[in-house]
Amino acid sequence: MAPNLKTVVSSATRTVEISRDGPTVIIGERINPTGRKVVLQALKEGNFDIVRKDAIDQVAAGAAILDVNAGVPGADEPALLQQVMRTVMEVTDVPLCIDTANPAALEAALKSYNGKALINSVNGEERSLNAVLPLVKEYNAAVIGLCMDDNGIPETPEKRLAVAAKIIERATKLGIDVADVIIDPLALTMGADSKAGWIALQTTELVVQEFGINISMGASNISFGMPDRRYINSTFIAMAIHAGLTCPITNPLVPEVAIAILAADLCMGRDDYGMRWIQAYRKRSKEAAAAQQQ
Ligand code: THG
Repeated sequence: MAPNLKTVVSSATRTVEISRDGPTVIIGERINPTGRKVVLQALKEGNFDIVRKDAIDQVAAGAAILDVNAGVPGADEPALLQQVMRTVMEVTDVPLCIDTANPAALEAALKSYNGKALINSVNGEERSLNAVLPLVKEYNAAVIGLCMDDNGIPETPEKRLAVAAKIIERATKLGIDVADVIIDPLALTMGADSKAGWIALQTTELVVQEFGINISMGASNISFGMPDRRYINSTFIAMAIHAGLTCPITNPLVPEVAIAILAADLCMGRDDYGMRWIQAYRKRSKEAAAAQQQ
């Protein structure tokens, strides 16, 4: 069995530890115009109100890290990403996960970030490895590595493991601590391939067994195109936590998902005396009582 490695990321004032010994770390997904049309429209108009609200709401709902993506077609991504990050940092102090495929935007973001950032992402393509890994090293960041390469997304868990191994090898060659590499097995939609969930779960197990490192996933992709997505997402996320997922990129405002994560942590023995479970229950009860009074 590989050791159980710990990733530490931080903002100017907060530190977050990601490991299989501690609670699941939710990376809030919502500040993303690629996945969400309302955010796209707002950013196009230069309106950052929704960014502020999504930041505050996700942290209140349990996000320990916020993913920030400013991929607006035609926009000046380096400038826009910095502006979105500034906006988020004005209203919360959680560490950020910088979500961009644009190396210039990534570098601008890292320059203006105070703390140890999480970079989302690198992948096994030569172009990506060469552009992103030196920045991970230079800015002493952590990085999410996607299990895809120049040949696309492998269809078997073993081949995805091989891509993970390549990313880890290239990172460690540059002097990046293996604990600062988080692998994303890629949760594709089961609407297109009913094996997609199983492949992501199996890849998670293989990567954890081999390297003992942390695992992230865009865990709500899995149900895209399916009805009643929250039930699929909450079930999948609990199964993935058992397999080794430690820092899902997901939406904590979906109660089923937030509750499933707490229950999974309790079942994994990561919630001493069930304190976090009970606290969350009390918070829900209070909110339900307050809602009834209105
Ligand atoms: N892995 C990594 N990073 C990622 C992903 C991943 N970043 C982006 C994405 N995938 C995860 N983030 C989001 C953000 C928002 C939404 C989904 C995933 C979202 N989608 C709405 C939906 O699914 O219904 C879209 C609806 C709309 O258009 O508003 O909100 O896999 N490392």
